[in-house]
Amino acid sequence: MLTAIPRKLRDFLEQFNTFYILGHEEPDGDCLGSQKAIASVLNRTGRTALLCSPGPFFRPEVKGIEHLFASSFREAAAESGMVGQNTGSEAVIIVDCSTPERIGAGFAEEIKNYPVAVIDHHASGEEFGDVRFVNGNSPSTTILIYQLMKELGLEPTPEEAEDLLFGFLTDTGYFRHLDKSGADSMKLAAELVGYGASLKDLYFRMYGGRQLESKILTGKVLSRAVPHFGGKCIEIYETFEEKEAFGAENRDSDTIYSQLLGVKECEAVIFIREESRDKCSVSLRSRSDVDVGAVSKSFGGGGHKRAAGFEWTGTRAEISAKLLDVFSKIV
Ligand SMILES: [Mn+2]
Repeated sequence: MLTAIPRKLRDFLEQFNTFYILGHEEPDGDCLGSQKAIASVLNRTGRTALLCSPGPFFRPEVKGIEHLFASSFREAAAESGMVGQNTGSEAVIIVDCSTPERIGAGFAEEIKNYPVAVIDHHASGEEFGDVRFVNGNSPSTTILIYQLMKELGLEPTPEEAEDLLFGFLTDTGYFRHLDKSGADSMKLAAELVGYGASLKDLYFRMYGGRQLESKILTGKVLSRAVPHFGGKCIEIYETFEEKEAFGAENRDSDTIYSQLLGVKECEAVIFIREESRDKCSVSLRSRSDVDVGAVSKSFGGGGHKRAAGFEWTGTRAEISAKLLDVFSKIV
């Protein structure tokens, strides 16, 4: 899994004075941890790095750092006292993002004026950017950033170590999704603990600090679980009324998936959420060889083999029937 750092990326980092650091929509710990860490490294090596994000910051574990991120290059430049003109020594670094759509429409327009480097760990997606450092076998983007730092001869500060380990923990479900291929990255994670990252603090940041409402909503959703095909596929849903009453910030999807994937026969989970009267978001999870990424793709979505999702225009009953038809053939 250990990765050679492309010469082109090192050149790119040396070539410019100012970097806009960008990630994907609905950012998670890996995206924001990667952004913060690479920005910190650039800042302490004499460059200016400006943090930007399309948001929204729904996830409770990242809410507290929303104020660090600007919602456009213009805003980021204004906040830093720059005039917001492209001086020719400005560039963009996009992290943890497999397709350009995921940076949001506003940023997709803004990046057109700049050279772009991409640092990412998604196995599939669209090749974009002028310089690419992508390793689909890395469990998180932060692990790639850490390897880049080592290559540059830099030791992480305690805050950088914490941001880097936070991304690793987020994307591995606090180590749970790692198999034996994770040995190299576990060694790197242990080094980050040595540089001052606290597993205890990061556990609380990921799983603590929730509202009681999120536990009640989790209970409601779980109580309606319906097994299909001898229990190999479990279907759950959240109504529009629940979204209105509890708020998207009280969704605790990871807990729900891990509970259901822990059921003996269960190979896959279908989670349908009514986002509005005629729109649903669908999330699919798999514990086995069932490729939910392929299912999601057939409905116009994306994702990985074991975690994928898509948007559906229509009712919950309609998409449920269509999905059960597909799953009846693959589980
Ligand atoms: Mn990631």
